Amino acid sequence: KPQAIIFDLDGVITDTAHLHFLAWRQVAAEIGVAIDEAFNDSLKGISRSESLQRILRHGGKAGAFSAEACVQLAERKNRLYVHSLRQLTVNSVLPGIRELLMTLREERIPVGLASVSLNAPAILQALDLSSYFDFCADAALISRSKPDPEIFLAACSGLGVDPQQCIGIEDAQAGIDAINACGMLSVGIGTGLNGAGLQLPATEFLTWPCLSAFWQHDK
Ligand code: B16
Ligand code: MG
Repeated sequence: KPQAIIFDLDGVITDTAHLHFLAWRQVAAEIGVAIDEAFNDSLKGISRSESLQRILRHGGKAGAFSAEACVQLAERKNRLYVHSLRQLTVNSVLPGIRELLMTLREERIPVGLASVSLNAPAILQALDLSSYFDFCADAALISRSKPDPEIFLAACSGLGVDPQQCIGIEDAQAGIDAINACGMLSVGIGTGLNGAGLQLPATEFLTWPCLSAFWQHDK
């Protein structure tokens, strides 16, 4: 058995990417930058401040705003995003995830969260999933976004497990790269991901028998 399973949040547990997109699109439009969903894909797993820098670069406005103005833009995006999180309910959990978390509890496999979102604890609470997580890495203590492995290493260290004996689950390329960089086995959800040890088209295929077979085959 793996020593632990570490989950990404956005895109694996619930689909908050669209809410991040709507909030960023509004803030970007206010400063004359247009972004679309395809560009939004490149922001998955990227911290709030780094996301803003990418948006400014995308709009040809790198360096156009002072550090103070950037902080205010990021805060404005977060207020819009946090407001939109009110629409999350227990029904916003992606298919199969609650069942998998219940099975991992029964199997006594420790579960961790590796999200760079400062809003992650509030989101787990809104989804009524907090009790299934043994440890959530604190995004406030992380200095580098995915694809740096820092957040996954923090989750393993909080659980007291060896990354090489764990499975990480991600829907973004930056996240798969982060998992692989710390020697964990990686599971990718969705299409177009490179380097995932196991690739599944959607969360409904993510079951304990499937993860267990992957572990036994690759370890
Ligand atoms: P916040 P993950 C990431 O979550 C999101 O994918 C990314 O789009 C977002 O900018 C980042 O969290 C920070 O979120 O502004 O709420 O602190 O994929 O690591 O679960
Ligand atoms: Mg994600």
